Amino acid sequence: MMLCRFYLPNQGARVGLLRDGWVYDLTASGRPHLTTFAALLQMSVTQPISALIQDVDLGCLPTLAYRELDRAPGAGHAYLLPPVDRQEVWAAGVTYAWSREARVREARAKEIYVRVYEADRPELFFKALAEKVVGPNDWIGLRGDSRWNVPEPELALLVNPACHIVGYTVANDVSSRDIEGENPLYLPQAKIYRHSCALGPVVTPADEATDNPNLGIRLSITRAGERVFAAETSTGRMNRRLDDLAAYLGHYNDFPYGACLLTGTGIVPGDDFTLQDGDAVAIEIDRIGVLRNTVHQM
Ligand code: DO4
Ligand code: MG
Repeated sequence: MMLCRFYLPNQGARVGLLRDGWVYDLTASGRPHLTTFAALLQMSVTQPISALIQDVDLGCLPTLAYRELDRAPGAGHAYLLPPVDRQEVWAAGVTYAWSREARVREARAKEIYVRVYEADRPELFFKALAEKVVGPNDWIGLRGDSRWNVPEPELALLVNPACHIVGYTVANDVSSRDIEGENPLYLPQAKIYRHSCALGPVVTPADEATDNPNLGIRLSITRAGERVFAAETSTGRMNRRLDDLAAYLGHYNDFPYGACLLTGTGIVPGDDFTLQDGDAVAIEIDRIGVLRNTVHQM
């Protein structure tokens, strides 16, 4: 079972359950905790998500074929929304050796990346408000004042208000490497701008029994029909525990509607690579799915 959010013309945002290629409209069940992800995450403090859904009679709910939702946003048709509604999106950084090495090469202040990789306290930064996140098949942006831009394929955690991990999704932490490398104080400008955070397509509820599910992550970038970059890694290579990252997020902070936490990139294209207008970026994570977006030069 997977969860998603989708848009229906004249009805707006809905919560869906994906099973066997079909999306069941949970919002139509009329249960208040199944109308938004915020309500679902709040309820998941006391009961696992699967328990919150299991007594819904799916046979009574309207359904749509998943392939009909898997298309670019447009007011006149149904499409997938990003899997956040009121959750702040935060991100961890320098959680894989590949990311640490790339930052050391690009940055003037190199030693901070080596230090944070080894420190107990992880790097956590604010990435986006829910309403600024883009979903699958939407465009991702390149800043006009940057000449070196990359996708960052990351496992994202959905956490409830207790900062317990209740689900996983796919994230693209689109970033400007030249702005980041010039001065660490420019990090918010390197990370937070129009269409710089993509999430989706669906949420896989967390298996309570496993902390690090050891998932394969694959990034592929296609330009004019030709693959110009492809690489893969696994969350098993991460230098942090997922539940530690989630717990750090909750230290002295409150997330009444839950939050989404990106866990850092384990793949960075070579230093001579930058995204270009029209590139197609696909990020696949085992057991979740493929997040596809097209690059737009702003
Ligand atoms: O410190 C810079 C950002 C690192 C990051 O976003 C990552 O490692 O994924
Ligand atoms: Mg990142």
